[in-house]
Amino acid sequence: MVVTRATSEVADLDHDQLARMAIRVVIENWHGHATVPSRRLYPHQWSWDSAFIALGLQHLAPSRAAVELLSLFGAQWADGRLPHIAFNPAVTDDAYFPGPSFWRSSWLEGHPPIDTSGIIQPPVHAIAARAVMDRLGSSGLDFAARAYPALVGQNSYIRERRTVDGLAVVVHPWETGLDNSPAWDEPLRAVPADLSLFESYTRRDIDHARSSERPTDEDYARYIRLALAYRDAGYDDDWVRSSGEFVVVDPGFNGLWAWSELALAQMARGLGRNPDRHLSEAERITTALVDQLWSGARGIFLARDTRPGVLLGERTVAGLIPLVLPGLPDGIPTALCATLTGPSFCAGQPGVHGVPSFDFTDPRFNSRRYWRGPTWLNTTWLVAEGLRAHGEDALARRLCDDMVALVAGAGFREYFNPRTGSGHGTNNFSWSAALLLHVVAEG
Ligand code: 2M8
Repeated sequence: MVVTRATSEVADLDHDQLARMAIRVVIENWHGHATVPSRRLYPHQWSWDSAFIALGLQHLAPSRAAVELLSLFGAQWADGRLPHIAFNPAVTDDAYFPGPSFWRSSWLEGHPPIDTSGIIQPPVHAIAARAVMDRLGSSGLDFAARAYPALVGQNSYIRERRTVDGLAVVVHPWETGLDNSPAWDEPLRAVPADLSLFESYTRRDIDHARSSERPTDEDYARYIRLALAYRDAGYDDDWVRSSGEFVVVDPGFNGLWAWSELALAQMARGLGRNPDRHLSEAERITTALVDQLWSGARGIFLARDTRPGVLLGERTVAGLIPLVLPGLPDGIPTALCATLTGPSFCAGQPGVHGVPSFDFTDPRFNSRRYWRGPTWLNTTWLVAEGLRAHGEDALARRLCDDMVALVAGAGFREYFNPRTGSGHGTNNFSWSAALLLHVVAEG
């Protein structure tokens, strides 16, 4: 594959200086035992953010990365679910919507010691925990002994409470991490957008970011409705799988779930345990992913809406994430690389920065609106990891160069215009800083 080098300035950038700036961001966003994604827009601990943040923190202070993850595991529910937000009690309820009084986790029997949301996010934590375990040296096994049961609990919850036909379902767009992806437009059409909800609830996100870069009020009303319904059903997963209005199988979530089982196998080995159940689980999920979500015609993994039982045709970056799996059948990695470098994503091409979150050729592509086109550093890094898993080192390197160039050009923004490199969303965003540290440290 022919890969163009990133812009020539990349070579001249002072990586040490950027790393120092990144350290300042993650330190400023640290609140004693965890890192907020952003002081104003996201003033609590977010689940998958913490995993990406820990990958960066391991280079600064591995013990801090360990605390970040263990702090999140302290918010785990008795059923194993790792909630998507662990609320900081020092922050007022109205600083973020929906806050603790909306989710009402403390009303539940056996609730965790702190307030949390009731939904989950992609299980990327074992990847970070394995890296932190290795980085900690002699104390790595003590950390792993504490982290491993929480991670096993997280994946058991997904397997036992959240699967349909062997793959994990998400019951809210927020559970995918790619909240506003155009892939959710069709399933969300079935969810009424009741704008009168804003008589009782106030969006806080648009106080801190431009509304043109955030979800519309209609979509936000749907998010509120879905979360309220799950909450009012007592976060009952039998109910939500059979009666929820949004029950979707996401290739990104499932790809990361399988990948996390491979990381758990390595942690199990380190702890002197048998890794086989993790290896066979990774294989089982990979096979189901290929059988149910691979589209040879589209050259990408697609999401599936379980309610009508149909594949959703959108090409999104989530469909490229299963590339992280080394056990994909022959032909699929090559086809994914062709899609990644082809007209939908143009990765590695001159004038394109990182991996756009959505298909350039779709009329709904939007270079500024949250998850509907912009490049994000976490998904670009995941695709780079996938490329490395399949020997595509030159393109992986190019994507990491792009990550550095984007930050050098626009700062630690939440997301970036894939064509111009301009920064959007919030500033001083933690995973942008942490992943910059990670790719710089890993060379
Ligand atoms: C965004 O999601 C939150 C809801 O969870 C929001 O928009 O309020 C997403 O980008 C998500 O992937 C991310 O984890 C979160 C915090 O950075 O922000």
